[in-house]
Amino acid sequence: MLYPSFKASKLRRSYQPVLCAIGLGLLAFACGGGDEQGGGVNKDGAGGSGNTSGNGSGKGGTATIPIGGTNGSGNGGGSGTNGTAGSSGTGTCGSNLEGRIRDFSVDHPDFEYELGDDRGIVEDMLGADGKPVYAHGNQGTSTTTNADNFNQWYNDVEGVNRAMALTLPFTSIGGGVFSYENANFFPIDGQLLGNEGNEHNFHFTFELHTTFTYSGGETFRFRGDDDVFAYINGHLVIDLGGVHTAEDASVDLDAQANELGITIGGEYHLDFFFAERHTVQSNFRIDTSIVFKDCGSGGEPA
Ligand SMILES: [Ca+2]
Ligand SMILES: [Ca+2]
Repeated sequence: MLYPSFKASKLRRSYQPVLCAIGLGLLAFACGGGDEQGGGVNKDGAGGSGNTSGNGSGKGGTATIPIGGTNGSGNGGGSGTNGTAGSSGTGTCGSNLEGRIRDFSVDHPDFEYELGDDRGIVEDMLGADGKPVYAHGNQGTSTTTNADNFNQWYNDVEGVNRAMALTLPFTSIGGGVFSYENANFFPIDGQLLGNEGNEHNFHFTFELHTTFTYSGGETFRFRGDDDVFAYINGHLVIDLGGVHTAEDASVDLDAQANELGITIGGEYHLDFFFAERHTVQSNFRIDTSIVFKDCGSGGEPA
């Protein structure tokens, strides 16, 4: 597994007033902000204790990167008198996961086509290339046209789409769950193919690939529009295919461990695919207690 080098622009955890400190190791970060949880990625660091009163800074935690990193330490944010213990370090990428967004024109046959739920667009197993496999050849489905057009959704195709990296900053919402929520998920307004006369740049796809160690008890939930296909260990676990208003689906890894072929302690891939195919709304929310081991593979299959 390659670890992308850290980019300062990824640090967007503005909810944490005094943010973490840059670790001694170039790759390591330690978050010691009050009782704030550490990030969802590489959450293996030990927390430090706040020791400063008033507005001072507490002593940060120590992060240990599971693979390929070094220990980091620094000054985290304490709060009030005797800041509470810092929590887990956040590893190489904080709580950020990087995927790839592809912009399409409204002219693409699968965008602004038919509306409605459309389950079973893709096969139950991820393709050998790490992409969803269209299950209907040239037949089409109620909201898609054919395999050739679908295969453009999650691949760079000259003259059809334009792509760039997109980082999702997750935040802790308690209970060991990390969340990215955006009820106006329009990350490429005015970019790539542009807004095409709309208020926002609609009509795009997003994919994310990462790995995690299954430790038991994890859940993964998505709520939004339009299509979502999520795979764990290559098995389709969320199918929200179709062009619809915000819908909700979740997976309990323990409940499906047998059929997914996962066992506690094993390392597995999570592959996530989204499509925004119809104007007016773009909702996107992921809640998960999965602790990721990388920064998102740069949007390409791991
Ligand atoms: Ca577009
Ligand atoms: Ca939409």
